[in-house]
Amino acid sequence: MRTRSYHRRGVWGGWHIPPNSCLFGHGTKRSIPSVRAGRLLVTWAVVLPLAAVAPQSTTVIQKHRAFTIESITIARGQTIIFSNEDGFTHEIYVETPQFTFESDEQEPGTQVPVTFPVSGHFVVHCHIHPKMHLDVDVQ
Ligand SMILES: [Cu+2]
Repeated sequence: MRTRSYHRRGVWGGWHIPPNSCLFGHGTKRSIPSVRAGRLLVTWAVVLPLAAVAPQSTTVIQKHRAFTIESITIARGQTIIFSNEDGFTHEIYVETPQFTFESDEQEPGTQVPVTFPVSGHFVVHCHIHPKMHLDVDVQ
C-alpha cells in the first residue's frame, strides 16, 4: 500500500533522535553481557515504533467527496494521515507561503501522511473535488 514516495514526506518528521546519537550506550567502555544486550534490543524494538508514530499522528478520513471533519487543531510537527475511504481517487494539496504540500493521486484505500512543520492556519484542498476542504490550525 505504501509503495509510493510518501515516506520522504516526513512520516518520521517528528522523530527528534539525531542520526548520530547512540541509543545503546556504546560510548561507555564497559561491554554489555549479550543476554542483557538482547533484552535491550527487544525493548527498543517494541518502544520505538510506538513513540515515533502514536502521539505524533492523527487520522482524517476522506469519504463522500469530503473530509469527515471540518477542522482540526494539531501541534507543530504533527502528522495528519489522510485515509481515502471513497471508491475513487483524491489528490490533496496545501498551498500557502509558509507551507506547501502536494500529494500524488491517492487511490481508494490508501493513506497519505502530511506533516505540518510550521505553526499557522492552513487549508487542505483536493484538486479533483474543489469543494473538499479541511481547516488545519497548527499551534
Ligand atoms: Cu478529492
